[in-house]
Amino acid sequence: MDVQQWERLKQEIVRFMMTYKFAVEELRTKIEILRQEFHYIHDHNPIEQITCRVKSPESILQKARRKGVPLSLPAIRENIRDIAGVRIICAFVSDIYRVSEMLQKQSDLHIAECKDYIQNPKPNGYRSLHLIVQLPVFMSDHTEKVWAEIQIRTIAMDFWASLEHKLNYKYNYQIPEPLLNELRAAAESIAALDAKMEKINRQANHFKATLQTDDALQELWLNNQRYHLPKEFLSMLLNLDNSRE
Ligand code: 0O2
Repeated sequence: MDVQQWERLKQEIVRFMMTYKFAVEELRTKIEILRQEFHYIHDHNPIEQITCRVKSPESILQKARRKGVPLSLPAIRENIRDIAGVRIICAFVSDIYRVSEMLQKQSDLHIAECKDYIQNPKPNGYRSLHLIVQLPVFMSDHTEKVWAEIQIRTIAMDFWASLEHKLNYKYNYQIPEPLLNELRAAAESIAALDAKMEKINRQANHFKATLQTDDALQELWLNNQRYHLPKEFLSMLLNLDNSRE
């Protein structure tokens, strides 16, 4: 290969990696907008944290070899779909599905696949929701359709996945059987904890809604003394209030 060919190849690789960098930046902005809008309008923030990464060239090559993908840029571009990765951390499992729905409604995001490892955890206990998406990245002379992976998980699921990832690194993907069993058991405890936290949050929201209704009724009562609202109307509200849980 002569110097000019080397230069061309180098430029191609730089452009290749840059499209993924732009894709994660676009995704981060999209998700940040969702987060802020949701916070202002609904007084609740379903997104605790957003992290982004572009896979390193070494890691791309390793994955290509592992999956038998030919070592050419077009083959890697089409078959390795998590070079651009965004991770969204939520407090509650219901928030994961809420965020996923919001993303699926975005017209410029093509959702090719939704891997639900929460409903169907991996045999090792791994839980997360993965969206495989394609988004347009606008370059100076053309538009590139770029694949990316969005992982959505709870804080507890993330805690488990990062420990498991570290252990895999430490044991070169040969974690000893007793540790694997411990990890599976820990994943079950984490799922139970997530379910418990979800229940507490639901009860807290219900309690808050009840308090707000009580305030509203008290205000209505005061208004009635002033405006003399029809009795039927007041008793209907009172019945509604008695029938709540
Ligand atoms: P890294 O270093 O995090 O980037 P598939 O062909 O679809 O079965 P693929 O492409 O690996 O296989 O998809 P999958 O299973 O959805 O996994 C994609 C990414 O999810 C992984 O990327 C991890 O980030 C994460 N993940 C999947 N399974 C596990 C798991 O058991 N434990 C942990 N800690 N993370 C997991 P990479 O490239 O494997 O790794």
